[in-house]
Amino acid sequence: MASDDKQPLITNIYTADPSAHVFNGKLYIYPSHDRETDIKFNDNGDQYDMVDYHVFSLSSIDGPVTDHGVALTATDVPWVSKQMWAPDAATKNGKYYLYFPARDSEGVFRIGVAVGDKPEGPFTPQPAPIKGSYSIDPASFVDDDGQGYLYFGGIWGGQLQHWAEGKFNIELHRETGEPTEGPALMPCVAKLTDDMLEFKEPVQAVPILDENGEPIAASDHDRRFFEAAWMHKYNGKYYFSYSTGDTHYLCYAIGDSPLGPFTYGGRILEPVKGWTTHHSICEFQGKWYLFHHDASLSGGVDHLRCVKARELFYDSEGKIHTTPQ
Ligand code: FUB
Repeated sequence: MASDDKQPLITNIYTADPSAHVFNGKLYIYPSHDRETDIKFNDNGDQYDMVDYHVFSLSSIDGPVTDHGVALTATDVPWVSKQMWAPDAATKNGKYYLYFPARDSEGVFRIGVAVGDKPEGPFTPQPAPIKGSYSIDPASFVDDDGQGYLYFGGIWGGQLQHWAEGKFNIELHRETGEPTEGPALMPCVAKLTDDMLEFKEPVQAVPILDENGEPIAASDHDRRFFEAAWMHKYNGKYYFSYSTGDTHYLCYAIGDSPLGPFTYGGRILEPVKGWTTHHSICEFQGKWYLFHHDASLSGGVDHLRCVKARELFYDSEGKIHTTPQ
């Protein structure tokens, strides 16, 4: 397991939450675009006050990195009031889809989708958020059979703890930000419609189980889901990975179906400089990479982050390592 000893991949602007995909043989990175603000730091994450997205591409992992400029901006999206947080992208039917969370006019996080003809955009947003969507950190996954999935959720500032049976209730876990006993809150997943624009079925919880087949406990802050959902497939298995938030680990769990259940598999990354940790995992030119961020470029300012990459390795049991096996 490694921490933050690599150089930033992107240095021309502050970036975070990198979602990496290979489209047409090139590596595309869809990060958050961090910016300086006067907003006071709090546990709600108000200081993460982003207003647009840039898309980056690389023909080789060693660069150079091309910044394709602004692909979507908050003022283009009628329902967004503020905080364009961690995005992701997918392709299907010759189109490209940018999924993004933001607060609506009531201050509630929702997930939107914007459509483009090229991986780098520009993207045209749908006029309303995806019906039935909530919370943050959408991660899209298109399985080999063409079915699209959207994973999402984040506790504390990500508001997942305020949702029950499809309804937002600010009083739910208001004091603690999450349950303090029993099973942890699980991330969410929904199958996408064929046009990738809506949920095809009701949102489901993504079960993350411990070695005894029990849901990870709410008190197990080293292993419970906090935010930063990601899905990748390796050797026929489905890997759900995520951040543990206040304990600052990137972890993963393995399952036989995109809907889970997933059994906890271990840590991918130790805490990095800065409070948040968020990532994606992607195969590019025959090697597997972890894309993640830390706050090293700003000297440790939590909300001014930079994207990094490092190679990942699997052992014979399918466990993930940051050193060759
Ligand atoms: O970038 C804003 C938020 O910080 C993301 O949505 C979280 O995953 C955390 O990285």
